[in-house]
This record gives sequence, C-alpha cells and structure tokens, in this order.
Amino acid sequence: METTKIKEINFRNTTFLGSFADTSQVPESDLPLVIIVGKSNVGKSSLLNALTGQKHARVSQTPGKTRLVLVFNVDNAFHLVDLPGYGFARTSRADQEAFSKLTEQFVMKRPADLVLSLLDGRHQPTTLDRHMLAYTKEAGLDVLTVLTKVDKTKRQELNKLRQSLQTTFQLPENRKPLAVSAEKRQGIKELREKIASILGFKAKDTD
Ligand SMILES: Nc1nc2c(ncn2[C@@H]2O[C@H](COP(=O)(O)OP(=O)(O)O)[C@@H](O)[C@H]2O)c(=O)[nH]1
Ligand SMILES: [Mg+2]
Repeated sequence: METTKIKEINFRNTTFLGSFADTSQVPESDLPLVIIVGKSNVGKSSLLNALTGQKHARVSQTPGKTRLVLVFNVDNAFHLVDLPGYGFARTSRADQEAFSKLTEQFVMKRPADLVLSLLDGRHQPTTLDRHMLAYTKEAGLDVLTVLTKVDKTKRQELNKLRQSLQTTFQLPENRKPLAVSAEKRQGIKELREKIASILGFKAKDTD
C-alpha cells in the first residue's frame, strides 16, 4: 500500500505575489485562500511577518494607511491575504466603506477558506470587531479568532477574554481563540500548526 505523506508547510518559504486594489485583480489560483482581518493597528502586518519569518508586510506607524490587498504565496500550499484594517477613526467614511467592501469581496466573490480574525488581546472586541465576526460567521466562512499583543495582557485577563469570546460567539471547541505575540514570538508555532491542520496539512517546525 502506498503511504500518502501529508505536506509540511514551510511558512518561511513565502513569496509576495503583489498588491491589488480589489479581488478581481488577484490572480486566479486553486490554492486555498486565507485572509487576515482586523481593525487598523491590531497587529495584522506584524503577525504576517512573524508567521512567515520575513519582513513582508509593512508595519505601519500610521494606522489606516494600507488600502491595498497584499497577497502572499505560502510554500505553494495556500494564499495568504493581508486586508486593509477597518475602523480607523481618522479615515473618512468613504475609506471605511472601501475597506469593508474589500472584505465583502472575500466573503461573496472569492470566499476565503479560512478567516483569521485578529482581536486586540488587551480589550473587549469593538462594535466593528463584533460585526466582522458575525458577518463572516453568517456567511458560513471558517473563522479562527486570534488575540494579538498578548505580551501586554495578564494571563488571567487573557483567559477571561478567551472564555467570553467563546461563549459570546459560540466558537466550536476546535476554534478556540489563539493568543499570539508577534513581538515575543508567542503562539506563532501553535498558530502555524492550527492553520496548516485546518487546511489539511502539517506545519514544518522552523523558528
Ligand atoms: N507589544 C506588542 N506590540 C505589537 C505586537 N504586534 C504589533 N505591535 C505593534 O502594534 C502596531 C501596529 O502593528 P501593525 O502590524 O502595523 O498593525 P496592522 O495595522 O494591523 O497591520 C505597531 O506599532 C506594532 O509594533 C505585539 O505582538 N506586541
Ligand atoms: Mg498593516
């Protein structure tokens, strides 16, 4: 009998495919699509860089600046998409709507196989966070919540937040919120493993 070897994704083998104004410009592909959503400044770019071990996405000092969809090819296993953040107070209403349209496109036109919904580990989710979670869930997308910047949160607070998220959004057992710190590289290995396993792969153990 032939043994089938499950592919081990090397997250560090990531290439930048390009930046695009909307989904119609994103190159067609049979690879699964993973999108990162979250409010401006929540740590999307930092997490993407920590996951892939490279300085790909720009970590901005000026939140709300990225308006393009950044697409990465992770080890020819999946496409990882960094979406513009939502809910930055100083962007205009039109900009905010453009952001949410982009997200909508990845829900309606090119449904993502997995949504990494980033939430600030220091606070309760904002109204927009709740909307985003409810929206992606209602659309039937597979959502994994990820709490960011947990180096700034006490363990007890973090556990409370995880528990309340799980109850409020009725997250299944296998979609418990993960806690990460891009800065301290906490939870990065676990997140890689989780993403890989959801897509039917394994994650290669790299730093
Ligand atoms: N303490 C801490 N700060 C972080 C972490 N991740 C990101 N940041 C900071 O949060 C700010 C926004 O990060 P960025 O990745 O640009 O967020 P984005 O707007 O969601 O892409 C930057 O000043 C980062 O240095 C983390 O894990 N811990
Ligand atoms: Mg960013």
